[in-house]
Amino acid sequence: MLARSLRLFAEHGWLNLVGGCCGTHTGHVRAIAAAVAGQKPRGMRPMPKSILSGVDFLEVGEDVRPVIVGERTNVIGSRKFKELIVAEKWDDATEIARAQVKRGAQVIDVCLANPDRDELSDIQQFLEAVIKKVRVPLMIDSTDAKVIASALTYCQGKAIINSINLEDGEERFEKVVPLAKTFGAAVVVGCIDEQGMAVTRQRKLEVAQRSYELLTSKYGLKPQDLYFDALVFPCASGDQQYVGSAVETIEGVRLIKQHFPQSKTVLGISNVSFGLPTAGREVLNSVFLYHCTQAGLDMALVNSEKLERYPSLPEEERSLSEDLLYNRGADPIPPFAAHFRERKPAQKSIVDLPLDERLARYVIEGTRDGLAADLELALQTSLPLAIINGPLMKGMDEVGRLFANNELIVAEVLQSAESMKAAVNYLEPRMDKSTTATRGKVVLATVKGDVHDIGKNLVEIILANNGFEVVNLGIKVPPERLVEAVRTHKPDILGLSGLLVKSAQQMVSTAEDLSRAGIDVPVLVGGAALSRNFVDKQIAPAYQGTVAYAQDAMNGLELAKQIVDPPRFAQLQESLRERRAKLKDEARPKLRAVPPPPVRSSRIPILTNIPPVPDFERHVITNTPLDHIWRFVNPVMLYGRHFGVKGSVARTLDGTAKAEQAESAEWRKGESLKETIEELKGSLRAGAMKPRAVFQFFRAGSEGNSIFVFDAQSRPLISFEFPRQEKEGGVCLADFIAPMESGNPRDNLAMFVTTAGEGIRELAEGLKRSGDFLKMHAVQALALETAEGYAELLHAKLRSMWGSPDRPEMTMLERFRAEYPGKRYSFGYPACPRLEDQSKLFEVLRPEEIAVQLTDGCMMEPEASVSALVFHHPDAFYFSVA
Ligand code: B1M
Repeated sequence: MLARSLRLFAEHGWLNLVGGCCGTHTGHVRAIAAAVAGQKPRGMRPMPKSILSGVDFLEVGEDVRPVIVGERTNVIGSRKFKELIVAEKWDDATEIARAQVKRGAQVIDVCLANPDRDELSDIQQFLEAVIKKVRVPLMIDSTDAKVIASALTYCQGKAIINSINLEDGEERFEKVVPLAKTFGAAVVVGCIDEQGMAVTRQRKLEVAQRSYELLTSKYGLKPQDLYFDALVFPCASGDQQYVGSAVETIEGVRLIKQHFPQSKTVLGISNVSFGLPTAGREVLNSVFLYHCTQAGLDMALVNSEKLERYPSLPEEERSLSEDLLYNRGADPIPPFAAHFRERKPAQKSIVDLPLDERLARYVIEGTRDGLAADLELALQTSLPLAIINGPLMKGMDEVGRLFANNELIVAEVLQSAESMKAAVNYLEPRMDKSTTATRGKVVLATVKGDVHDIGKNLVEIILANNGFEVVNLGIKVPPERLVEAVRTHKPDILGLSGLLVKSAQQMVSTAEDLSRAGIDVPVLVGGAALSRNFVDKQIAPAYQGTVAYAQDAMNGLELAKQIVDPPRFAQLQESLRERRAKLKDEARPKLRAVPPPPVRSSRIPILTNIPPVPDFERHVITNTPLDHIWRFVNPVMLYGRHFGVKGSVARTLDGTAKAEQAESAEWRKGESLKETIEELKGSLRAGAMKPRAVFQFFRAGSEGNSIFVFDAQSRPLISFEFPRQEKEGGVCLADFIAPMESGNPRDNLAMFVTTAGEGIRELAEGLKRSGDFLKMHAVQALALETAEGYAELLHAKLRSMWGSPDRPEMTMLERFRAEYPGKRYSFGYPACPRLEDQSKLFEVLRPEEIAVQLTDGCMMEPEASVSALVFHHPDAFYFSVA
């Protein structure tokens, strides 16, 4: 198998050296040598890449142009940043860096050159704080070599020095280039020489040529580490020498890229619009950036929080801007200024808002930068409870509205909840104990036999940070404990959650038990396998009180708000009554179809050549590196299903696909979420997540709808009875196994259980307690998808053991679409809906050894676990029997 796989790699020209390591012996090496004999070695590598890194790695390549450099952590460019540094509020100052990254910055420019202060000590203190907050590469922006030298010692990876030039001849080169070489940093090279700043495209090229020759041949810097700054001048400040300078810069970039294809170009964009009306500046900056990027620009210093997206700019504003940039028409400045003088700048930045609106905005934007100070301000005029029920709750209501309009995704709702929690935590000590802030009390639980936590916890966070007091009873809560909890806590609402259909049925019997106990508190139910129909037809009739179905957490919140508001509750009860009465009228007795005869479907050929398997041993795996598993995680499930990121963006977040909508708001949300997830992965790699798996091949044979499973010596172990599709030629899982021959199995199948391991719930609980709701949800979501990713990885391994390894160039997308021979089926899914069959799998596989238990509801604990039956039959496909 090893030799076979390596031969495939050699055939694709991927190998220069092959061999064996621990676990192989001469036999392996001989087989490998034979397998790769005559194959050509791997050829030469393409153009050297321009790389930068913080904790995260960044390749400044064609497909990420323009790389956005956040320009706001600069005391010369940002009054707000300067004031925070002067006040030595280092933590608040780092929030500006975090906000830039959150809005799309891939590098952060750091400049502490304030003549009234000690730049060296300021940059040391600021860098000490900011490297804990952002993972992106840093651009060290200083004219002082001592400051640069010290700053580079704080950079975790390959930084970039901004900047050097020939203004005083080679003096700056001599002072700074040795630092770049010592620390392996890249450099920004300004097109300035002894004659001054180069304004025309020709001069820019000349200065760049001279700098390039000196830096590469005399100073030994690599071409790919040179970032030429063609300089940007204000094109509409009335300064005649710079009229038309914008097009010179655009063409300067084009010339430099043509002459030095291995080097990069960078520009400080905002300078082009200096002196123009605020509302117009962001538009002109965006149009200028667009044309520079078309000309080949690789990197741009901008205010990533305010950068307008070129595609979304109105045509009229684009052409007004292009007239200015290309100096078209008699005088393009007045029409531009007039157009924007009237237009109010887009959304007021938070600082310009009145206090109450500011407090609501912190919640809406999920930020805490400045929150404490504004809460202090509010406390001078209002009581803590009034602030909570006033502007803060108004903020959360707006979050609910924006979510309902798909203008916010789950990840952002969680960040809003974090700000709300931080505000309430800040105010609580000032509230006198008698006053409570609750809209109502909710007892929340996952029903008996079900270990499902992630959905319920999301509901808890949303309710708790919208004024409800939540008592979370946890998982696997039997009806009798629910009865007791209702009697103890006297809640306004009982919330029940469950993942599987079995739990939906458990909710019916729970509703009956609650009624029998004389309880009629309004009940909210939710969960992946639950449907509105099932609630209306099965659960509601079983309960004497009101039952309402919540399709997601925000819908749960909306319903909870209605229930605690009597007039709205009456309306809700009325609408439920009407809909259910209508359902009853429409109900038609379901004709129980006669199950089809258990006859093999002719659509599935009986295989003559059964692929052999390496062994029928039970294999327990506990050492698969997490990073290997995470390559098999479906980003659409992780980022899309669990956080609401649009599929087209989510698909790109595992780096395997190009982002069409780069720089879009949706893309920025995805990138920022990816950062949170990558951050979490750090601690999980260190041992907090313990993925394990157990798998085994079994001899097998089918008969009708049954599959009989045997051990290596063909001794019978277990058997499964699977349903068959109720149509002509209907298929059944048994059809994918060759029929028994005179009582003997001649086929085989595999079974496995994968898990992300125990301890995830406790980790999430800890994050919940510390108010890190996004990370709480992220660690649970990542664990769930790790279990599924591990199943994808293990299945690929089994295919290889069956002698049909995946093609080396197979993409993950093809794997997620199951475009390979053979399929895996998980009990409970449509082709094998009987969850109880899990117990048979557990009987032979004994996943207890990898710390996976089966509950009385046939669910696996830990929650992030997956089991599967795996078939090699090339014609196997996914189908439903319902
Ligand atoms: Co699987 N799974 N899964 N699964 N899984 C389902 C549920 C299933 C419907 C898929 C299918 O058949 N197409 C099927 C159940 C069918 C059945 O019951 N027979 C199924 C199965 C069978 C299984 C396994 C048994 C398969 C196996 O291994 N044999 C297995 C069980 C695991 C175990 O025992 N521990 C399993 C495993 C998994 C993963 C771990 C890989 C993963 C995560 C599961 C999880 O969420 N804990 C997973 C996933 C992702 C799914 C699907 C695709 C999505 C579930 C989801 O969105 N979870 C699901 C198919 C589907 O729905 N399309 C499926 C995210 C979670 C945040 O959402 O739980 O819905 P959810 O909670 C939501 C809302 O429901 C609502 O708000 C929450 C947040 O918005 N809500 C409430 C929930 N509770 C509420 C309470 C309220 C209010 C609102 O009260 C106030």
